[in-house]
Amino acid sequence: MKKPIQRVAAIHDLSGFGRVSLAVVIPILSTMGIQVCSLPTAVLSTHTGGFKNFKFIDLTDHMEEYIAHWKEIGIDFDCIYSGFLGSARQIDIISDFISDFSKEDTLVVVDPVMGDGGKLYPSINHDMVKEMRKYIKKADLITPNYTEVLFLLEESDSQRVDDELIKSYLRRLVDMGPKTVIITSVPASGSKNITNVIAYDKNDGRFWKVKCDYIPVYFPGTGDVFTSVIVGSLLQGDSLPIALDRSVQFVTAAIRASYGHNYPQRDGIILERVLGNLTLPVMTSSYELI
Ligand code: PXL
Repeated sequence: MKKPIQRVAAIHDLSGFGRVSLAVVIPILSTMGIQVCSLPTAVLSTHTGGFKNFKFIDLTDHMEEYIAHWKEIGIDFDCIYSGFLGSARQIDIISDFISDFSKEDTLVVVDPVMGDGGKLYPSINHDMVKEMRKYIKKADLITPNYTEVLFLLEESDSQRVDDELIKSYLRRLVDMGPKTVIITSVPASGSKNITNVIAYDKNDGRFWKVKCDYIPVYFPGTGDVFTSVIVGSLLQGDSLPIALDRSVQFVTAAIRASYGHNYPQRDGIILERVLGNLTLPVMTSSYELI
């Protein structure tokens, strides 16, 4: 029997406060008309960026039984999308989940959530980084930010970041397994007011770039928002460059809607005010082929 709408298995943590992970994945994909089935990796009182003494409940020991029940009831997925993981051991469990649940046309998206701003998040250790390097082989698409790329490739930050350097990183990442790689928050040498999103699709050998206005602010969870919109957009049938445009425009609108208010950035972007934008078509497009 054909399902009435597309279905995603979302493998992320649930942070009670702070608008990251499942707290943004679910509303974004639901608004885009996609059913979300959560496979939580951890439950936290808040995310780990900017809060002290957060409660962290690691769900590693429960995931296999949880997945066994999904097998028993025979559900299937159009997309498997993983993000923040609670332990290095979860990577084996999720790799098996992907092998068991993905069919030829299942889109497997891995957001290798590990860090930002040059540093790993407090709960991420080097074992996890090592496992992540193997795990991305399982993905059709990965969406690391620039910091995560440096950890995946064991590179240090470069004085001069230009398109050719990023293209070489993209080629190396694709050689590690995924067919498509999108790098977010790429610094633009010579311009403090811009960051770039740069992508490579091995299937057709094309590189795409979308410039983003730099807004001098950091809200946790924007990477989760970005990748969730990419997932929704690709499942709706958009091309890769249109999905990039749609995501960049959505994240920019969300940051602009939030930045004008004076509240702690660790609370996250005011997603609730901009969710409705996801039901509109992309009106202008700014992607470039590089
Ligand atoms: O958005 C990334 C993220 C997801 N989940 C948790 C986090 C963070 C970033 O800080 O702490 C728990």
